Amino acid sequence: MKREEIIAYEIYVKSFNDTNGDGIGDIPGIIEKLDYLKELGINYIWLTPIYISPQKDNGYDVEDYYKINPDYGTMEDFDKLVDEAKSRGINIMLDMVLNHTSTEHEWFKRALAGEEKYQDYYIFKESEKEPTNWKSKFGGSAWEYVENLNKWYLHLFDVTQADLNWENPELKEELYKIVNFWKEKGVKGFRFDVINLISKPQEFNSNPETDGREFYTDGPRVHEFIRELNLNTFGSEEGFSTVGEMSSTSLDNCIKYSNLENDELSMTFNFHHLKIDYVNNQKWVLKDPDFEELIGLYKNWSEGMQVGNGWMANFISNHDQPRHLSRWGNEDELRYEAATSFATAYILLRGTPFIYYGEEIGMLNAGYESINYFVDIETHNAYKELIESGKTNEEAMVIIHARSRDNGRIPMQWDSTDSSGFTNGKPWLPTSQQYKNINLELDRQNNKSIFEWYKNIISLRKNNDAFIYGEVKVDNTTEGVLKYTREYNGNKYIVICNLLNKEIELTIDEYEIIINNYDEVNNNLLKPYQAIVQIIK
Ligand code: TEU
Ligand code: CA
Repeated sequence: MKREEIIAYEIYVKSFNDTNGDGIGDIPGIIEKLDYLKELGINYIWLTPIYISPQKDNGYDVEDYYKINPDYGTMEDFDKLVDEAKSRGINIMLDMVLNHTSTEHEWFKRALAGEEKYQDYYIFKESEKEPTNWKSKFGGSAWEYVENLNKWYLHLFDVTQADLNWENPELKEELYKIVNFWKEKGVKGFRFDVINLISKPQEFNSNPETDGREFYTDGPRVHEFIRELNLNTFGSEEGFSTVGEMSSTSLDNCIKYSNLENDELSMTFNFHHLKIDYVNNQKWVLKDPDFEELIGLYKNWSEGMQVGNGWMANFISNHDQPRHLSRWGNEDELRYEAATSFATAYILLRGTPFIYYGEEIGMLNAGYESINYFVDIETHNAYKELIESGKTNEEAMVIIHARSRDNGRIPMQWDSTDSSGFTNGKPWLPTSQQYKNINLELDRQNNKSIFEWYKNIISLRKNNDAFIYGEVKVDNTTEGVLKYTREYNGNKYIVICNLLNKEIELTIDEYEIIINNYDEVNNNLLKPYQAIVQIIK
């Protein structure tokens, strides 16, 4: 399958479906739901990391890349998943975390035990104080001192996630081996975690004004490293697709990463559109979303990637983000309208859509009562820092409620039975009370079904080359409205999505309307969150 044809679905494995009552989602649970996913119409599943891990960061801290975390099942279960998915026209994409390993990984343990070979797999520095002033993305310093070695090691994420040294050729060979092992298992894609952070500069400098990200983001040798990875692993595979997670990146770099002529990746995730409600890049400071900025970003990135023959991976929610309906949309009477408008907006754009489990039934943020319900390590670090900075518990919790990653990780809401039909046991992360009103079973009975809308929009995309290959042109001239055309071989569509909870004046041309999330259309007024698609014949 070509990257243009992919419609992907991200499963946060831990939270999707538990079959043995231990409260943890598992691989047999995914197999059980393959018919559901086929009905939805997706053709790729991205699984969050399934490897052995101490789970400090829910699997993004890998201890053994070659083994399945027993909580998730066995290698036989995994093989079966690949086969069963394949028989339904669905491919599996695995998450590859190659910027860092868990400090429980054998390499790191041997490094700590004094083996220099393995110390050079990581970034250890001798220094009287922290080698630079870089901050960890999860709070605090990015350096940790190891007393018996009298050295510091770099961790851009948690202290238990040590950054790997991609300057070391032997390490790179080890990483290729891992990727090839899974490729040979029959997976058809990889999602590479924070892959644009793998190349660190050879001189380690500080900038007192920043957290240091400019030194290692899209770093000096990153394109070379990714190209080598491609050529040594998946590059020659037919029908294989890769997506790189690009933290704080640029359009130019994303074009390079995803222009197929460069033999790097098939497509890129970027996060600029998810910072329209941040203040100066700061996640833990609240601000209302700036939708003008959002629509402008859609224009610049969609058209910019097109000009450079790059390819976007489009998404609004993922496992690191709050639920977009709670964040930017509507949780109450207009939940259906908001859910369908945002879905239409991003799924029909130029690029590969990535749907995040639960958004197809309009799931919302967790809304837990206290910090004790949250599990995420980043959330707890942030809470501590907010309290230390003088905020009261109430003030801190307003921010945590809006921004915690656990919002996007609550158990899938299948039905109204205990624990939302996710488990017979006690879920690893509590269910949210919303499931009594919001779940797949109820959604299917509703004549305004969000799930039905996702099915229709996916099918529209799959069956029209204009949405698969077509040229995109974004008109950002009406405040609050994302309007664009897609055109291929003379077939042309207009997509108009009101992203705001208010009526907006706009002249709708007289073309045939094929999709509408309201019963009617007024020729010069869009209803709140109204989304329509027209065909120009
Ligand atoms: O995320 C990288 C990343 O940049 C985000 O984690 C972001 O910094 C964070 O959410 C702060 O708001 C990837 C994974 O998607 C994430 O789950 C992992 O925790 C992280 O890498 C480390 O592997
Ligand atoms: Ca389980």
